[in-house]
Amino acid sequence: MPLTAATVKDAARDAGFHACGIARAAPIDPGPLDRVLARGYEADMVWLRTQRALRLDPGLLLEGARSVVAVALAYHAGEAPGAPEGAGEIARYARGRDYHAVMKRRLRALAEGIARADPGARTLATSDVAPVMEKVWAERAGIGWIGKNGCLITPRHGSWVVLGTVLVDRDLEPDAPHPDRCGSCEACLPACPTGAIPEPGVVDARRCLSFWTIERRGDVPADVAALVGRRVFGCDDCQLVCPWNDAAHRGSDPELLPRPGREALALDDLLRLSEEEYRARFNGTSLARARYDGLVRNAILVAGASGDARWVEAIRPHLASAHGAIRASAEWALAALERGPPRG
Ligand code: B12
Ligand code: SF4
Ligand code: SF4
Repeated sequence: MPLTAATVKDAARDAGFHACGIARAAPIDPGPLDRVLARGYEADMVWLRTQRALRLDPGLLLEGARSVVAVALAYHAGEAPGAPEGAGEIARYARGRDYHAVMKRRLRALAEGIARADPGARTLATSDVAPVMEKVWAERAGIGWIGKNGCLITPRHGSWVVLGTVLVDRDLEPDAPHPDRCGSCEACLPACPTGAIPEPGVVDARRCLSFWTIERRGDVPADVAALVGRRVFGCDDCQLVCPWNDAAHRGSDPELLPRPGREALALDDLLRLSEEEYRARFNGTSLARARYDGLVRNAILVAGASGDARWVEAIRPHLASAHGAIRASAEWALAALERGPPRG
């Protein structure tokens, strides 16, 4: 019996996914990606440019790809109290187990479900790291729409979902693309602390604090550092104001729920962290993406942005760090603390 959409969706549910939809694996309109690249909004994520062709055509990733199965896992646990005094904030997606590992296991289960139903079917299952435009496929496959904040929003779990795809070399009944549900709302646009959303749905990574605190290898320019606030890893501001996220936290993945002590990280600890301690504490978590020098750099920036002179002693030794990004952030933070608390 040929593989059916219903069989695939049952396998996705059994694998623990909160949403699953199917799209035809037709190439993606290059216009939106090309406009982003033409304006340089990809910052130094050069792979968005070098892998352009692969991003736009799933047939280049899996020969004979006919369908894209898009899946989502919900991760939010409801609003926790804000980070306590002296601590930095962690983006909500990174508070539980590393979603890459959880996704990988659940995607494998889905691919095995497909293989059981159709042993000849070829699949390619990925999340985040492969050159697949996951939000575009999720929208096409009907599991949500790309909101004005640039995030994929599902009707049930809001944007507090992470995404994955399985390419399949079989024709499956596609779902209708999800219609836009932002309507006249524009709450996320002014909510961005750095003005990183120049037009609805388009994020300029050169301004985005998520880029600077997670992806950026190297130093952070002074104008961005001054806006980092308390964010030591990622940024959720453009999602926090979204009305679709108000009541969105029902039945999230238990493994992605916040682990004790992971809603915020004490700056004291981060400023004294050795590379060895870093490996023991953060390897295998989503926070490892920032690497040791990125996480310590971010903690120094947050301490510097706080205007609180008590951090000076903990920052000073970092002037001699072996990592250029850490040294540069320490110079910026000490100068900022010397200038005194921000006025306003
Ligand atoms: C690069 C990247 C980033 C960059 C760039 C952000 C961005 N908006 O793309 C940075 C580092 C800034 C980033 C930040 C974040 N990211 Co990120 N990121 C990615 C990654 C690896 C690639 C995305 C990409 O191709 N961007 C390039 C631009 C050009 O594409 P784009 O944003 O999709 O925007 C274009 C399209 O949407 C297009 N478009 C809109 N509608 C349509 C319809 C059609 C048919 C077509 C053709 C095109 C189109 O127009 C837009 C531009 O004009 C994906 C994983 C993946 N493989 O997809 C995760 C991913 C998008 N990130 C994710 C997350 C969780 C985040 C953060 C929330 C993390 C945080 N809390 O700090 C923030 C959110 C910032 C924001 N407001 O978008 C999740 C998104 C989950 C969700 N619900 O949307 C993903 C899918 C990872 C995952 N596997 O779950 N991210
Ligand atoms: S993640 Fe933060 S900095 Fe980036 S677009 Fe959203 S609100 Fe702006
Ligand atoms: S805040 Fe409003 S405009 Fe922005 S993504 Fe949510 S619904 Fe859309």
